Amino acid sequence: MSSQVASGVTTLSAVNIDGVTKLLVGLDNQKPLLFTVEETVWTGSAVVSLSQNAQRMISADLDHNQQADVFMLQDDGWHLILNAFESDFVNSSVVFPKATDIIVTDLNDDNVAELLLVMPQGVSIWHYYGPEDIRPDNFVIQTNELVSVAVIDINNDGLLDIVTFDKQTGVSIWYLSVGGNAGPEDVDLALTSLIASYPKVDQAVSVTWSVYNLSKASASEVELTATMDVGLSTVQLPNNCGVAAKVITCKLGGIAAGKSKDVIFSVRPQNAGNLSLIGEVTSLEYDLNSNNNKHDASFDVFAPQKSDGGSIPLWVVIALLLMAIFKTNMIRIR
Ligand SMILES: [Ca+2]
Ligand SMILES: [Ca+2]
Ligand SMILES: [Ca+2]
Ligand SMILES: [Ca+2]
Repeated sequence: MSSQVASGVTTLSAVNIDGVTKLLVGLDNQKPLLFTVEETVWTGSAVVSLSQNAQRMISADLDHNQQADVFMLQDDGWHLILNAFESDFVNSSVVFPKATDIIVTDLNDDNVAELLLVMPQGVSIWHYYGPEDIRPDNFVIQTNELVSVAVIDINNDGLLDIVTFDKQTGVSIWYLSVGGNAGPEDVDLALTSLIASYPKVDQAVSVTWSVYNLSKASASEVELTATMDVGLSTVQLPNNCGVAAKVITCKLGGIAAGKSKDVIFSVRPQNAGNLSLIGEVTSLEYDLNSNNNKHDASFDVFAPQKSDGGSIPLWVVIALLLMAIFKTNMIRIR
């Protein structure tokens, strides 16, 4: 490279053009030059699509058309030039904030490129839909003093996750959720219940709910809600539960991966019949399978029996028993 070029260099970056790596050089008061080396001889040519005084340049192929695109840092922020080394280059009018780095990736493998704008206070995520349609995500990673960022699929779910290293708080992992956001890792909670047999009118019925964390990630701020029939009233609630408008809400806190937590409370049927009791469990994290988060614990309550003694004659009982034995034998014969 000639010495007069090397003197005003502001930035260097490697660019892949048609499978050949070339050197893109930013210069003071001059358009950047693109250098190609052939048998130790460097030849440079001005890149017409790029403006003077590039402070930094990053190249990537945002629109997957096999033609390199360039992000260029100027005084007012980052500019994007698509197909920067072709005659039909496109200058986007979008100006990105002054990030220290821009990482181009496809976090969710949907062919829409994501731009991670790395700043000391955090990372903002933008989605590239077209030269004039580049939208910031609602989700922003906040850090105190960000040093470096890596993009890797840590939990092997096919979605890339973001690892940040903060000088003050250390390493954090931001998982990309199937639900669309980045944050804690997705979980799968499941709810079941157990109820005492033969509930009777006006007698407390104990209901045991079990919340299982079936995932490999820990769940936080787990909450169980149970919506009661009008014919049910609460008898006894644990300290972490409350009731309002026939809905019992219990705060279970966190549940570690593969673990479960139980909640036991009693309800009192005020009338006979089928009384509904529907439980549902939620967590702060996105739940990968919502089908097992709801559980129907509705139960039948029998009308109180009149205590007039021998209401069922003995011969009826014997006849029923005989029928039962006969049926059992029938099954055995088959
Ligand atoms: Ca391109
Ligand atoms: Ca994407
Ligand atoms: Ca992942
Ligand atoms: Ca679930």
